[in-house]
Amino acid sequence: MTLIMGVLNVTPDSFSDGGLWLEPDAAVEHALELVAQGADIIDVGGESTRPGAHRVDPAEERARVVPVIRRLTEQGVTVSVDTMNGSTARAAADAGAAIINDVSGGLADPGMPDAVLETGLQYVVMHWRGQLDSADSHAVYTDTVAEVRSELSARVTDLLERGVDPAKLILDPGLGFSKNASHNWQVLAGLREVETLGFPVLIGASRKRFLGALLPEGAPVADRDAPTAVISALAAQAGVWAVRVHDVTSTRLALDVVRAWQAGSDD
Ligand code: PMM
Repeated sequence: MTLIMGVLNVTPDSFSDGGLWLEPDAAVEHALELVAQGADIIDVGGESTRPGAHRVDPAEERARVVPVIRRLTEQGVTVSVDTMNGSTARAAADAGAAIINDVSGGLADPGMPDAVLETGLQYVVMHWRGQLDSADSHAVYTDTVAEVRSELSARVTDLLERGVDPAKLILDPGLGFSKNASHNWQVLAGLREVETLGFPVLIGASRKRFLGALLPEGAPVADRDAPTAVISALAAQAGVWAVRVHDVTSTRLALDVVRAWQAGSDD
């Protein structure tokens, strides 16, 4: 069954929850709440990836995430670390993290593949075409699904050549990263093409701008949780490994519906 990865941004500037969980006690408390609501994994990030966000010094990023990761893993929570830095990935591994979630797929930091290799953690390789800027200059495709698929495949080849165990890899088409709303919908429509690469797939649609476009203008960001939950259900139906979401309760319910539908029973 599809897993739920709950988002914990320990940042001052993430687009939907920046500044809310910067204080470690509040961050841990929120993460435990997400687990109680049904999250299987908590994705702890210390650097915002939103367009125009400033890069964070890796030492500052580590100071934000490591104490939170340690406290969560001590309580038995499965943690992924959302980072593009190999040094942060290593520190997170020491603090008990199980998964490295790298939105750059190993392209931002040449030290990341070695960190993956040496820590032996699972590794989420997201489709990435460079740092986001407001102009979104990389959001140009002739065949979106084919290009995302082949660029992910090239990342996999590179990682395998460096000795990374294929059993550790998880792929993510990177909704909203160098992709406009049409590109995102094309990727979702072609999700099974991405799955033919033969790796588990993670989808991160939660609260993204292309979902806001379905709502009345000026609707609050939390209103995007309903369309996010629908995407969680459809992604589960398409066989994805996990969905990365801010609101766990609505996605838990959506996935329970899928399970009952598939089983023809709710027990
Ligand atoms: N999106 C964001 C951050 N990290 N990681 C993966 N694997 N996939 C995503 O789609 C993804 C991610 C941006 O969302 P946030 O600012 O709400 O965390």
